[in-house]
Amino acid sequence: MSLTLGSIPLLNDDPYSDENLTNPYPLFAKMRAAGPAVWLEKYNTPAFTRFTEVRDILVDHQSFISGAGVGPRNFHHEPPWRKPGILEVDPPMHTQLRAVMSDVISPRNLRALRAGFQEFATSLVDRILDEREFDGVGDLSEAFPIRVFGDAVGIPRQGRAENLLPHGAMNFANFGPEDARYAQFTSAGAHTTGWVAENCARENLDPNGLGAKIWAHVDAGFIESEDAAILVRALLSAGLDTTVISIGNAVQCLAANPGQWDILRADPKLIRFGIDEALRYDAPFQSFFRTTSRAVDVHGVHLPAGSKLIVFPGAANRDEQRWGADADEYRVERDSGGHLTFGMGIHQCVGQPISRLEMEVLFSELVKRIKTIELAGEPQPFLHNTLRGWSSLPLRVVPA
Ligand code: OVM
Repeated sequence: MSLTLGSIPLLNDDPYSDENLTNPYPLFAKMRAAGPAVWLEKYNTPAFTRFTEVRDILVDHQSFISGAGVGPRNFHHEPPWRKPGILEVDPPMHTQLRAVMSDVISPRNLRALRAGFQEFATSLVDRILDEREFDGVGDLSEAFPIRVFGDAVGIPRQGRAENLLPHGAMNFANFGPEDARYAQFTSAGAHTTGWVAENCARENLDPNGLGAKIWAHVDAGFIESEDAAILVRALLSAGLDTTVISIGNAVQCLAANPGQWDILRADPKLIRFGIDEALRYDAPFQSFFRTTSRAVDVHGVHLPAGSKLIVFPGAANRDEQRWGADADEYRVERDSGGHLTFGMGIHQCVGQPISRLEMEVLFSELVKRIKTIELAGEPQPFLHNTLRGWSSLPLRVVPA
């Protein structure tokens, strides 16, 4: 018999240790098997890893609120670490901010971005094919969004890489425990706050970019200036690192599974599904918190009002009960629709069409022009409490 707290099995494993961040999936399997929730002793917090439970929590935004923060810090009792943005508010405020973002990230505005994305993808693949051996992170997964997403938002080219990457890593560290790793990303990102804030200001944004389109809603009387700056900040802090990591993860999946690359080459219509499957297989954003607004029962787990809980979409995405016995395999032909990488419910990633467009354009160009892509060395994991990706991916390609 294992120890239980009420109905919740106690676990002394640490999902945020170096070892478990390097390969979280064995621990995730243990957590899913232990019950609908486990109590993480080290963090004194319940954690949810099964697909059904994670999805049910995310869609019930009234019981599981975001307004007390989506990290361990409870904004109802402790000061928020920044002025709360769209991620950290509940309806009705959330509804209004969300409407602005949905309007800005419209199909029409996205269509206008495709040509620029394609032009840079072509030149990047030219460069890769010249070099034949390169770093899939620095030369590809970082280079592409830094250029095309930065241009889409309308911020200056100068300073992007040095500021936006450490800024995102600092931001996402706040959605996990406040440990030594958190402190490291917080201090490594401290210098970026001024640059980011400056480039959220209306006068510094390209008038044709998505940032300026957010600001246009102030003129319409829909939001305050303060809100506009915070929404541009959300684009810059949530939209870059996540896509950078997603591209790296997808490249790693394909380089490690040459048969899957061949399937995409034979049938490029599957590229969108191969991307979605990579998003399921290794979620770039693995875990975050919610807070109960009332006493609530989740599949027999009783949580009092005001409880923090951790959800692990990265574990739900590997749940065999949902994905079948081959959940730990990367298969481009799988129907991976419904994975929880972008969340679910009212907070589901509003920027995902931008990220998907970036990836579709880039991977279409890669698949068209590259016959084989393989690992030319040992990939180095990027260890971060909530983000899962690679810090280096030595690759070798052969042109088609
Ligand atoms: C932020 C933010 C906003 C939306 C999503 C997100 C997925 C972060 O403002 O930091 O992470």
